[in-house]
Amino acid sequence: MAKTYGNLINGRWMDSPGGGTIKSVNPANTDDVVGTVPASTKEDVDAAVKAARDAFGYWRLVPPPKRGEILFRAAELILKNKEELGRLVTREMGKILAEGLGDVQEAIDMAYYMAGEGRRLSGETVPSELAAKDCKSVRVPVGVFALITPWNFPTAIPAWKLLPALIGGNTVVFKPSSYTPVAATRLVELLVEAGVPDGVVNLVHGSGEGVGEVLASHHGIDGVSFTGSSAVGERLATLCSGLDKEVSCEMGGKNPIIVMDDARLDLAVEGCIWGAFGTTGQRCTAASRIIVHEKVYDRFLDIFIKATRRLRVGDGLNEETQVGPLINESQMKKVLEYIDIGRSEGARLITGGRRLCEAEYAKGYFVEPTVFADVTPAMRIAREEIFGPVAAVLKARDLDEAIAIANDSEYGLSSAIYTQDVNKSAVAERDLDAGIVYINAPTIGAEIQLPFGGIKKSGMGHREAGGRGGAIEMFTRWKVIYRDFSGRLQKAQIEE
Ligand code: UN1
Repeated sequence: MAKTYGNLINGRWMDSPGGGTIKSVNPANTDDVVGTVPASTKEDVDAAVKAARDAFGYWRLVPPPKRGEILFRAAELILKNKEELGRLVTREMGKILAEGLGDVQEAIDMAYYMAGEGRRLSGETVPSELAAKDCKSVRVPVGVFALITPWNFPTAIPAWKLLPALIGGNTVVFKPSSYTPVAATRLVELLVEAGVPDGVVNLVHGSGEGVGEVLASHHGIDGVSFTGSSAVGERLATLCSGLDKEVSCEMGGKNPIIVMDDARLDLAVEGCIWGAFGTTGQRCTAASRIIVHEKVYDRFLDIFIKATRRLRVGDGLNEETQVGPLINESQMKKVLEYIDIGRSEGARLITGGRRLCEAEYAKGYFVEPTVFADVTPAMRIAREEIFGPVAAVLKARDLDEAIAIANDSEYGLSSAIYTQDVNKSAVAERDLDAGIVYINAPTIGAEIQLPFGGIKKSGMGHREAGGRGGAIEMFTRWKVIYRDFSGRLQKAQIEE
């Protein structure tokens, strides 16, 4: 029997009064049920929001360095449980074990980083134009946050939101993806063990439509932080507009890698393989467009196809596996549909393209790593996010054309260029229209100490993660304090 996990409301683990449940299954073997969680109702959301509101009065006054101590303990606990959690991420989400462990490592990194922020959270003090008066800006919490996270990073993305929200003094209601609820629950269990007080983190399971939207638009919620598809993000933003909520959305991508004629092709191929097929292409940062200089186009394709064909697809828990399954049937169907679209648009399918369903693949959602060549910028497979192991290779005449193709997208999350020429790398760095630019590295693998996010359809509101302009901006508001200690009425702008 698979283990049953509950919601966490005001420090108590509980079922939903609705009685419905959601099964989380291993996408590499659907007979393997990882656990069941409640299919929550509006009542659960109401109770969780109330618990978070009640706890906010206390938590906002806990000094940030003390909040930081809890986060340090959380970091240590996640580290201690890294192996178990990493395996769970792989079993529940499908990414290969090295990546499952990497997912957890990103949560650990974020926990240490945000713990340290507890001793920074700095504002400004500036002189007043009047005597015996001081002026400063301080960061204050926003209030109660709804955190809605996707399945592709079952511990990392929740950690990106939970930890900065907590250090900023907010309380939260967290709704993880219903495809990876068990890993999210284990993460919350560790936060509780680290000493997060009752009501400060509440966990409500359920689907996006059933629970996520009710939660995001709830009158007791002050801010919403969402990661997922652009369609859902845009719907949430519309739903919340006019409701005076802070909304930040991290959404899709159609991330390009440019390969110049002077690039080290071995390195570029390795990077394109990792960027396009790592996490089975299920990253918002995945490289789904590869734009190759015409002089090296044929040579690049030849090496790239050979490397793609060598990739070993399988269960992520198996050590030889390099590419795991897709998360569920509907994602698999979507990927296969895009492969059909690519074919019918006239792109040249040069490797992959099929579902794998024999023998070890029979009970999972496996699709071959797929490469389309001779893709043109107008084709749908060059424009729409596929979120699977499908790379579209395009040809460019020179750097200017490559950058123009790269920027001709509704998305703008990550981008990359392979070149040995320092001047070309500088032009790309300046002109690529994206939140992140990599030089001689693929589009995936952002580190947590800098802001993460994109422009256009890729991002809305504040960036995630660390650094100036990162998640601390999302999870705090500025308050400006003027203190007059002159003992008389002083008039700004009026007194000489
Ligand atoms: C995502 O795909 O939603 O940069 C996040 C990366 C990871 C995060 C990806 N650190 O690829």
